[in-house]
Amino acid sequence: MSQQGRLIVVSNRIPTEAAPSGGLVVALHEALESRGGIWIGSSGQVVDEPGGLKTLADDKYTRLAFDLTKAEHEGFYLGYANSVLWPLFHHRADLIDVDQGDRDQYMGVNARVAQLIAEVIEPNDVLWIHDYHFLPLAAELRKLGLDNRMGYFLHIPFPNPSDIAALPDRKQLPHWIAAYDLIGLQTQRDVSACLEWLRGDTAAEFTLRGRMKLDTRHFEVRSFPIGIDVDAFRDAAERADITITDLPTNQKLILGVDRLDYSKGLPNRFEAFGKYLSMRDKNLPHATMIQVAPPSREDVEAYKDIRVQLESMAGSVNGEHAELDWTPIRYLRRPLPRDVVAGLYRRADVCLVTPLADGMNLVAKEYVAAQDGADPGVLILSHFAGAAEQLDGALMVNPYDTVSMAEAIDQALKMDLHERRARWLSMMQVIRETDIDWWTNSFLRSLQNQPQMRVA
Ligand code: ADQ
Repeated sequence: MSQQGRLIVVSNRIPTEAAPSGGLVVALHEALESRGGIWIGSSGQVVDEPGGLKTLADDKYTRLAFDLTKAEHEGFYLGYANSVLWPLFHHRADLIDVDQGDRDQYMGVNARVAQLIAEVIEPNDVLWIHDYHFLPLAAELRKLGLDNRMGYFLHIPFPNPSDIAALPDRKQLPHWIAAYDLIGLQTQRDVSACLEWLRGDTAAEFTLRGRMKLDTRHFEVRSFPIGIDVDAFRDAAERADITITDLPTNQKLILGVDRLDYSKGLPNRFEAFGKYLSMRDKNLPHATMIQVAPPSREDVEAYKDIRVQLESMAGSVNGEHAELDWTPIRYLRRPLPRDVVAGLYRRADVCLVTPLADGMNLVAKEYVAAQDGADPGVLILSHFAGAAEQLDGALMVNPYDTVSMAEAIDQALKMDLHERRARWLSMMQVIRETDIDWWTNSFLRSLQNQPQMRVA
């Protein structure tokens, strides 16, 4: 065992491929390869009886997976995580579906995963736990007497105090948080929301150097905006060189790439594009919008409506504006391979990233990385994406105001090369400075520097 201790990463899903793809997964994979350690997560398999940890791979580091039972999958994953925490943390208390049985499964899975971790952890190991599926995990581990350093990164927005008021676990939440040594959030806005709530609605107190204290525990809340592997994305985009045979090169392409999720603001985006089509200068070449949005979490009730709603909106915009040889919205429900997405980004003149709430939104950063610097496209970005705090070269929009979003589309399509380049260069500088390696290293360095508190 090294002096520094091994890294133990816990995330909801664990990659099953030998060489995983996707920015975050690759970054964690690399951090684990260089330090050695363990990655623990669910296998994605649903089984009859809960079992122990299964070794998926054991090379430079070990991947250990647990299966979920059907009741756990429904209560922990579909239920409490995705029907309570996800909507609430995206400011959609109207969509929450609270069920005591689901909550019991959520707590049960966290307690069970804590037991599984306790079987493999060693005294100097450092834990890095990811996302809303595992909010109470450190508290469960502390109950087992573990005093290892534990860091947590929340990939989604931190809720406002009024959202938290609707959370069944609002009384426990401060203690779940205080069980970690370091809480990483995406943005300064999230950190402010978290500190405002801790100060106003809980018994937590500020101590020296911006740290907080609750119960007997000291902890720190800081922002670590997640980044991407800029060069890998740029190279993939250069290589992909997409030609869409029925989209002439003089025709403008507007692109949207999202998981189909109510937080991503897709209906507002379609409405804004429809308004743009009504106001556009008919002498200019057509602009076609490609929206790639494969369904996700289809077993969750709130996700069923959005798919039907979007299909009907695309049909109605197309019905009103299509011509014999031109369909304004192409809506693809199939997921596309990453290199095809990269090529599409590069071909697109405009990318619409217009969520109503989003932790960061990596599509915004990937689009910037994929551009040809000699003739870059324009990013239209919602104020409500975490990425808005960093990417001030984007055209910022309020996704609720579809008229001004339509005007932003028009402005983007008409923007001259000089302005496009200036905006792109400033965004490129930021995404390079805070890329995925910066994110992993700065979080882990900060976690390592937290004083280790011995359990009394
Ligand atoms: P997500 O909500 O999944 O992630 P996002 O960051 O936009 O959102 O996307 C993650 C990845 O999925 C990106 O690499 C993107 O290219 C890919 N992707 C999305 N839609 C796709 C599509 N239609 N086809 C192919 N690939 C697609 C959560 C939070 C975000 C936060 C990330 C990382 O909700 O706010 O940025 O975690 O912390």
